[in-house]
Amino acid sequence: MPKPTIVLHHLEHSRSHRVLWLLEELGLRYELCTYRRDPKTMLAPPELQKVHPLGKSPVVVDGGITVAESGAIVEYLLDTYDPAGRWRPAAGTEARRRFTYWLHFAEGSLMPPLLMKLVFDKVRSAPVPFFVKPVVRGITDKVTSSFIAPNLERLLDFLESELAKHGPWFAGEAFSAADIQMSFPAEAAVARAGLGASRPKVMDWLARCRARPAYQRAIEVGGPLDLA
Ligand SMILES: N[C@@H](CCC(=O)N[C@@H](CS)C(=O)NCC(=O)O)C(=O)O
Repeated sequence: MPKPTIVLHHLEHSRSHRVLWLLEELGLRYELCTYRRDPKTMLAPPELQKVHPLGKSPVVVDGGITVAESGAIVEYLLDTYDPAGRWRPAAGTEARRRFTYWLHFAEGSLMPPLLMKLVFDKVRSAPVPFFVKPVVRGITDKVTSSFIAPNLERLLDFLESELAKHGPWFAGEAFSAADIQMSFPAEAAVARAGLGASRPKVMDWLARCRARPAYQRAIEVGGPLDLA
């Protein structure tokens, strides 16, 4: 049997779960190259820099083509392997505009405050001399309460109201790769930002995502998604 041309450079517990999930939805043959995080820093190992200069995951190599940045990878895979448009609504439709919006929103609007929350929580609990601790706590608590938390609340409320108005999926009636792209920040928000039962539409959407056979195969192949 010929080797699959697609190689996914996959970092455990990371955004590349989404690409793995999309590859499974598309039913493509692929090779998985898995990297472990440094247990102390949680950063990717330096070998990933040989695949792409930024050393981040996901990266897809397809024959002679290397694609990084998960939204760009999603678009590349759909352009190349989804000619019938099963995972992306037709161009020029309202569903397509919504698809494109959420595809960008996931990394452009929702991930930044989630990442800030992760970093500021880490700084807050980092070991520092006792006399510095009140200063560190004062700064991290102030940034969290005045900027990060209110932004996250507004963003999560927005998801809830959009799914209530236009759901059941982010692009509208049908499941699409926009749901795949949105799943990672949603999982991160469950783990780190208190997303839960108070936003039932989002939680119902996430449960439907997790229930998809391709999502579960991605977990079996790529490992669990532990973002706490
Ligand atoms: N916006 C990029 C973000 C890539 C990224 O930051 N990936 C994380 C995994 S979730 C990573 O590789 N982190 C390891 C590190 O920074 O060393 C994308 O969506 O692909």
